[in-house]
Amino acid sequence: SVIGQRANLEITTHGSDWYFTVCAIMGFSTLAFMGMAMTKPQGHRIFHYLTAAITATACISYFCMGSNLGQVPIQAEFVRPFRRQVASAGTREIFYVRYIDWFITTPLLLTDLLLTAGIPWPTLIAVIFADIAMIVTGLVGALTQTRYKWGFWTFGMFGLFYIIYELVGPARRHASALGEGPSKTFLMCGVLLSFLWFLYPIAWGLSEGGNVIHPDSEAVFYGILDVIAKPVWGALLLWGHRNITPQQLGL
Ligand code: RET
Repeated sequence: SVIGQRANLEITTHGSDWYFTVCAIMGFSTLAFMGMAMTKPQGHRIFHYLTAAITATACISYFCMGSNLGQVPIQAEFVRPFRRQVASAGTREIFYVRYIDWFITTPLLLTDLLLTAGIPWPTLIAVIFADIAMIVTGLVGALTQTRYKWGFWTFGMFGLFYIIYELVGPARRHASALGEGPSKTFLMCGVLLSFLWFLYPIAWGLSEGGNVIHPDSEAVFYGILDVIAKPVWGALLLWGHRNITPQQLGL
């Protein structure tokens, strides 16, 4: 059944406060990673710089979302799954800036992980291609007003499956050939990444996709994911690198 006009959905001040909180977490993490880089000799800083670039990008993106910028209202259906009701009037605010952030940061995250595994560069390029395709299809799907959006989501899922395939197969084998330091660090960060990245298409399905949860809840869902996937994951990776030398990785 169809119910009447619903208000246009956008974040409240609580959502905005939460976005600024994540912005601050990303900013402090960037300073911490840069500080840690300074304690290392030149030539031993590549993973610190990559990780700091990731949190710096997120800091700006969260500043943007906290300010309610980098978004556009999109005509949406309001789905209430448990009551099987759909109302077709009203808009939902879509934060396209999220995808600009991911376009920059997800290739850097994969570079962080795959350099740790000593993967050959043609494989790195292939994985980054799949990743970029995944993010761009997610963006186009989010901006699409019809059910075609799920077609784009499906293309994105192929990209994600290819990335995970490369991690559990070729990359894992390369890492174990490099010895204990790289293989342990790759395993720890690879498992965490694979688990976390599968939660993003779920968040998308509930937010930009199905419009099931409020934009404030979307802020909490993606925000928690981003804090674990960027600063927490980055700190784990750098911690793992305490007993890996660049020479060991051919860097
Ligand atoms: C989308 C929708 C289309 C299908 C898939 C998606 C996956 C997104 C992922 C994003 C990861 C972001 C990270 C950000 C920063 O830390 C685009 C949501 C598969 C995996 C890790």
